[in-house]
Amino acid sequence: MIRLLLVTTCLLLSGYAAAQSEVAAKAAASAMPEITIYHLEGRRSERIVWLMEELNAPYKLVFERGDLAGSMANIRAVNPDVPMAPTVTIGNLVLVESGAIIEVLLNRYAPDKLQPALDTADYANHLMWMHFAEGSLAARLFSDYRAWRIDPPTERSRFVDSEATVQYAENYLAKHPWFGGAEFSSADIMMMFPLNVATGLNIVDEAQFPNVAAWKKKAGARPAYQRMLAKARPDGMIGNLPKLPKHAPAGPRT
Ligand SMILES: N[C@@H](CCC(=O)N[C@@H](CS)C(=O)NCC(=O)O)C(=O)O
Repeated sequence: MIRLLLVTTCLLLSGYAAAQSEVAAKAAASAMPEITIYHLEGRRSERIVWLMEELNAPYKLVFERGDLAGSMANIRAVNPDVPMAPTVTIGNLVLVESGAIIEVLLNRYAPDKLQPALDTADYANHLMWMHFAEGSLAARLFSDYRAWRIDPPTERSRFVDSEATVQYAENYLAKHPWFGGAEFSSADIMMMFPLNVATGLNIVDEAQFPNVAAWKKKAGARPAYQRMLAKARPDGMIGNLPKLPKHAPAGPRT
């Protein structure tokens, strides 16, 4: 009887402790310090603005409207070593790398938002696209773009090139509504910029990627994306890089 009483009390106490630690975790998660986003219009810093709008969380947005050089001077003042957009301050912390900034913000301050739970099937794909956006897609897009501008290719590369990376996204979207899997996630936020670059600079032919085009339309219609555009790109794209005259030749790789 006494043992039963002890076990019951322990269970009650452990249930109480779990509930308390959940309360503590939620309290810690909500204590977001002041966030300042140093921004260049139409560039990768839009990702962080979009994220904050999705979270409905407060932030300060710093840029000089219509003046990329002026916006860059602001960035250089806080981050002289690698003046890049986004540069974000989270309290006293100064961070670059949009993917890392997003992971810090979500994991520390909004752990149950915009990413699938660790034990779900979607989590691994979500994380892969989070990193694929910069690690493979943007990297290949900009290297192909620069190579083309110097010396236009006459045939496709035999390596995984821009077109192959966009095709990979296209194939995934044939089976999943979002890069996060079943739900919209921060992987979708990461993928928008390079997929816009891919077609906007004519590095690949948009007509070949209908799933990507439909996804862009759907993601771009989200209210948080529209609020981001109104605040962070009030005059549309400025200072565009020149488009390629035509995309890389189609056909088999040699
Ligand atoms: N991998 C970084 C790339 C950051 C980056 O290169 N940003 C561009 C703007 S989209 C930039 O700051 N360019 C200026 C420069 O490289 O001098 C990220 O995802 O944050």
